[in-house]
Amino acid sequence: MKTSLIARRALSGAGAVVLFACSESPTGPTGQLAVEADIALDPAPSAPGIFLGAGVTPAACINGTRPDTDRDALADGCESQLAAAFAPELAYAASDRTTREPRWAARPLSGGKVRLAYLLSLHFDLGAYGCSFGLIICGGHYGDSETIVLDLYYSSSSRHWVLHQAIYSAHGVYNVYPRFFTAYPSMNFPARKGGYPRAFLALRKHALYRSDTECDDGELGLDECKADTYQRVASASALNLGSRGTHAAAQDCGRSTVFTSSTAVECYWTVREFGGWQGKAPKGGAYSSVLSFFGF
Ligand SMILES: [Ca+2]
Ligand SMILES: [Ca+2]
Repeated sequence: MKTSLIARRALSGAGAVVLFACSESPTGPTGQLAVEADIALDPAPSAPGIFLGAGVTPAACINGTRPDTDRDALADGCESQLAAAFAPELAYAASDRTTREPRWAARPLSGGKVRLAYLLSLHFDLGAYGCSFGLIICGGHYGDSETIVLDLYYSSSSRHWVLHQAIYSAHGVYNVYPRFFTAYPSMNFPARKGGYPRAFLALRKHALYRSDTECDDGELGLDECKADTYQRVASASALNLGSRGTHAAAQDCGRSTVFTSSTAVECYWTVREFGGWQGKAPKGGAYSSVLSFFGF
């Protein structure tokens, strides 16, 4: 949905901010062996969060000597490993139109934290479903720039990366789920507490919530979630957008790999409204503005 600057407060334990608005595994025998060795060395298997080994720590990842293609001070390998480990799981209805071509970005935060942004890049928004006055009056649009932002911190005692804060886009604003005085925010975690969270997509409109109940209460009760399908957001290294200052042309604008006959181009760093490669208007909010809002 679109980019505006109207804030709202919502829900206990959840603030909301401003703005408008969208898995893979290691390959090769070397990667497999490394992962197995690291798991064996996990110093705190029952602690919250995810252990990624001695090669993925703030000291090893941030302002070090390892390759950093997008020059944001976070090493390439750490960007990829953290994005894959924390790729959120989407929960939605199989009957909904949720096809998408996601991208992601990663950058360091102060204090050894890392921010991950998953840009869902949904092809369709069906928010005007049932409204017969046309897409503009009904508030619908082509392309849905829903976004999930995850901030991670590193626990030096457990040597785990742990979810510090989750931010889910919802109708042009953001539901913010901080952790306050607990080890991790109150989320739905499909695997490990403090690991990658689940996000419930509202039927047709695709606003994101941390639970089915919160979704059904969302947008003054007009939102509804009927999840029967669960799928993690794609997080292959090739989907990394780089940084605003350093990226290849293909990391900014490009054509769809799904609608191969469409000549429509969508952009992530150039400010352009996102239309889901439909080549039609009205479109959803520009991803460049979303990235900028979150400091990318
Ligand atoms: Ca980097
Ligand atoms: Ca980066």
